[in-house]
Amino acid sequence: ATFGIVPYEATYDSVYAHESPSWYNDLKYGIFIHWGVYSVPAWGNVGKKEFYAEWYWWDQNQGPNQTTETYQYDLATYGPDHVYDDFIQNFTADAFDPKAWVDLFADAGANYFVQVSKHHDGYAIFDLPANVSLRTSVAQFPHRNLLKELFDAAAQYQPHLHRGTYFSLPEWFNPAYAPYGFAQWPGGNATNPYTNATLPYTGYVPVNNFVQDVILPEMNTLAEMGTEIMWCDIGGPNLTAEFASAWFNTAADQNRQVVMDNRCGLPGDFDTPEYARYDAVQVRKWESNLGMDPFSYGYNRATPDSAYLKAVDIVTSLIDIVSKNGNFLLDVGPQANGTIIAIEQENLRQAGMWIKSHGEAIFNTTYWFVTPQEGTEIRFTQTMDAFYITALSKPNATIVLESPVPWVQGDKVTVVGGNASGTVVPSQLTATGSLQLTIAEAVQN
Ligand code: FUL
Repeated sequence: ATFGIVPYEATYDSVYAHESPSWYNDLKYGIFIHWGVYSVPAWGNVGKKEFYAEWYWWDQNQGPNQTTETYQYDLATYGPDHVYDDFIQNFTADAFDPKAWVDLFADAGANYFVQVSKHHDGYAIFDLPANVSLRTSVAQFPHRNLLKELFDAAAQYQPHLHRGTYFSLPEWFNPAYAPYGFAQWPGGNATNPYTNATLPYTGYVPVNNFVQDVILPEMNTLAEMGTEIMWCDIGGPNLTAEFASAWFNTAADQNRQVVMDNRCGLPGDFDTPEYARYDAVQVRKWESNLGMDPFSYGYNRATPDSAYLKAVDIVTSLIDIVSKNGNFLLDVGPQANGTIIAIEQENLRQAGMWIKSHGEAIFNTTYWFVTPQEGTEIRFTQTMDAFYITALSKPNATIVLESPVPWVQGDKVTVVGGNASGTVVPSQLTATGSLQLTIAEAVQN
């Protein structure tokens, strides 16, 4: 990778010249964490339109005459006098064990994490100056700098884990955001957009200019806390060229490299398909993100355990994504007290056992430019020294590679992970030019 031209300038072109650093390209697998006030109600309408549980406050305020199912659920569960910000006092974090979290991520085989630092509800889980925001986990309950606790635990106990932060630029109902409100945020105002009822809120600070006085200092605070991945969301009005040029330059002075996604209002260093992935190799770096919950990033109490992504889904997704030049950012939704639910822990650890014993074919690799034909259950990766073929499911005794692979008759073929005695017997190139690998009996399982 190249690192563009240092020093960067506060212009679109200069910041666009930055590229994702090789450490990020090589790490392949990260854990995304959506944890905030929305983890208290922790409810979304499974499988329907209102689904992401972290959208609770928004969903309950949408629809004429407050007809949404989230509104109905909230009314039935908490009564008419309860408001969203009453949930803050129940965001206890009292079982939050940051060491246990980073140990889990390491067991999962992940190499980085991206913690939601502030979602669209505007509640930040880190400390901010009083003239920027008092809607934080430090000024409000539970009066702790939760993001710092997590970063510190990673540095102390799992220093190989790289530390990143999700950050929503807009805030749905912050009155200071109203002047910038654009189509998809009809709120942008501390009122319900349908009824014009006032939404009680806690901790927004009056400012002259939301972008200058809130977004920029918040992003700078995350940079000062040492975030290595700025994973913005939504974009919109921004001072990202100012932020990123200074951040890139400071990092370079410290002999570090940092990386920024494509949702900060500029193209950024990598693309972020959401609950989606590309079918073919993309030359531009990308990162697929989705929840272990099939409908939500934030914890949703309505989702049954059986619906969560299983180890086999995690492993095959990772292999498929990596073979196409992507990284995989897999989300967990901790409960309000800081517990990561058992089914997520189990499935992550089970996948981690496979991932770690086959890591040679995944981490520090690059893609092979040929995407296997649709329906082919094999994927390719390579390093300077090796070419890897990974089967997404148990292969038949013979794998026929229709795609050209960098192969020389007589090359040694070994099996990564699993039974060390298992070797693969390569057979000859067929008349049609495809390569057949006959899988030895010993490794068919
Ligand atoms: C989206 C958000 O609206 C979702 O709640 C989630 O955070 C996802 C990663 O990005 O834009």
